[in-house]
Amino acid sequence: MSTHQWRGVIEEYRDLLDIPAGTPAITLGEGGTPLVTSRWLSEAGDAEVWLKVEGQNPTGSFKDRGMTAAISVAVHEGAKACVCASTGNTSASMAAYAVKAGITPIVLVPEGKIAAGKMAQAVIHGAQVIQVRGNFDDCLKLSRGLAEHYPVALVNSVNPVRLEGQKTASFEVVDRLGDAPDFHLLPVGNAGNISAYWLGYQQYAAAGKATKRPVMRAFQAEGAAPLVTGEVFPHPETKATAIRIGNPASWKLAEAAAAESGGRFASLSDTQILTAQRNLAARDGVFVEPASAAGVAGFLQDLERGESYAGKTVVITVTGHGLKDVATALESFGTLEPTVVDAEVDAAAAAAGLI
Ligand code: AN7
Repeated sequence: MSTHQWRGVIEEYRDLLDIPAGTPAITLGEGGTPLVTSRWLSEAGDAEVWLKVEGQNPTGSFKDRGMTAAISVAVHEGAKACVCASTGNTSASMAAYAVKAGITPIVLVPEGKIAAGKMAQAVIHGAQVIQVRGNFDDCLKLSRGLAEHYPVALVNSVNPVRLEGQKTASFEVVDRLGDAPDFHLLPVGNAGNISAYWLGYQQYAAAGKATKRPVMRAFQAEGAAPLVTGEVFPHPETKATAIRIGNPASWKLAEAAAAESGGRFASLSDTQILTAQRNLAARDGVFVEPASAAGVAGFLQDLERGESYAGKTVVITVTGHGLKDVATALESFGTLEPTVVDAEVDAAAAAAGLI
């Protein structure tokens, strides 16, 4: 039996990451997340469908992979404070890793558009949380401006070290499956993650650790779909607040990933995304936040449109945990009528439909 204890993505993959030699790892044990088979999706597509469950990271999203790298390098280079713009998950992650490192986290978020769980994370970790009258894209401009004019390290994914950490997710997929999948599907917002996955898959193929590279297919909400239309969305809108982004920073890298892999972008309605979220929870036991279900919704939309995944291996990244945004998850159920009984077995049995 293996006694190997996961050490976090920097120590597990240090030789493969472009970070300064000898950078001490600031880690919360991120990465090593489960790859879970999905029976209903496999049956729907006559394919082998796997979910990469990134909500299992320490702060509940894939952002921890990039954040361990960005914060470790920033601290190694002498940073005393760090800043990010965020739709919620980056700020939750940055706050945790910053305090772990003993530096000050400064968070810029769009006013009123952050899921409560993510806001709670940033606050409880002690971040300086600043709400901005504007959207994520405005916040990113401020974040760049603060880093340019003040002594704070910018840890948004425009910082290339973030992608170095995030690419470890593709290493894990290949290490687990023995080769790259045929297709990789995922949600896209600011477009760092698709860019990082593609970096990782290319690197593993070049090193002979995979015989192929997957086709990358990425999905946006139709109210915030600049990579689909080719136009900036000045007023992005979607219930999947994590991907409510109109002008992705890694636009060019994401387009290259799609083009070089033979992939593409497509958009989905909020209803498609929320339905996929509910089905993932009800059928696979995997509770993700709305944005995280976009890859699954995209897979189902592809099938509806006559696309074939038959006989193929498909990995779908589900990017963040459902507990981050309980309000949106429950909204679609309408008013929940509680079932209340006296403390008697027969009453509970009747209420449960057993008699
Ligand atoms: C759950 O936290 O941009 O395309 O500021 O939280 O790499 O941006 C979050 C993005 C998908 C999109 N799923 O990833 C932020 C932020 C979840 C997310 C994305 C995000 P990218």
